Amino acid sequence: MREQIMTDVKLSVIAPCFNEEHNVATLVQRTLATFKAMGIVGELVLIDDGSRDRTWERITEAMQKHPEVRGVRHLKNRGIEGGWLSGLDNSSADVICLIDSDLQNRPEDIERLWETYQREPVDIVQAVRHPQGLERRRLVFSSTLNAILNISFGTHLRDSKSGFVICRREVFRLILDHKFKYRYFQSFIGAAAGVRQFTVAEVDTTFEQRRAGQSFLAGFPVKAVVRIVWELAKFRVETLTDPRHKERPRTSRY
Ligand SMILES: Nc1nc2c(ncn2[C@@H]2O[C@H](COP(=O)(O)OP(=O)(O)O)[C@@H](O)[C@H]2O)c(=O)[nH]1
Ligand SMILES: [Mg+2]
Repeated sequence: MREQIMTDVKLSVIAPCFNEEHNVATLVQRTLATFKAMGIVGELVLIDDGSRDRTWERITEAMQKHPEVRGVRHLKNRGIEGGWLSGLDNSSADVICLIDSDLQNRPEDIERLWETYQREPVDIVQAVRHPQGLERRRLVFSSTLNAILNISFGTHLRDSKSGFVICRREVFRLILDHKFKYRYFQSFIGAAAGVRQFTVAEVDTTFEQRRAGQSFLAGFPVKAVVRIVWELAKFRVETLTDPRHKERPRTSRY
């Protein structure tokens, strides 16, 4: 059954999970229902990134019930980017979708991103998140960082670091191709796309409040914020000096 599905998968949805035991089952159910509504064969790749709760048990249960679900387990935490890389290595469609596993992105919105991707001749479709009831200092930090990213990398994105995206897998591989090490590279995918002159269409989406689990920025840790700002400077230096950031896929989409 799994082999049959793998042959004509149109979309691989990649969701990194860190301590998301209470969100996995709903994410699976809503994503598979969305594939059905879209009328496509899709797969959902869940990456357990060294969770300390029962996330892996929940993923195993989902794999047993649904051939469309694939699970990958990291015994040690590798961060969101490490999760995305494992997702790329363990998925099969030419087109991929990244989504958070905590249900802040609505799985039903995959369909809206997909429709835009079918309609618009762009490299990437990216969700613009409209947060519901987010802490004020998180909002200020997020919009300030967005403005700094736009100024530093010459982009005009409304939500540069939204992790809810559809593009071809080879486009995303290039976005993740960097020289230095980063702990929070997820903040730079819009910037990395802009530097390589990938075209982006933006889709407005609701960013819901977390119902279970905790954000990695909960409590607004100053250390993480300082680190993100430092990594931004580092990424600007490498994009100015390393020729890989000029590369684009050999075949364009249109
Ligand atoms: N693979 C991996 N995923 C993570 C890690 N930290 C968070 N995530 C996932 O990335 C998504 C966004 O993380 P979250 O902490 O909610 O960030 P926020 O939405 O920006 O507050 C969620 O689906 C998390 O499960 C991590 O260390 N590794
Ligand atoms: Mg979240």
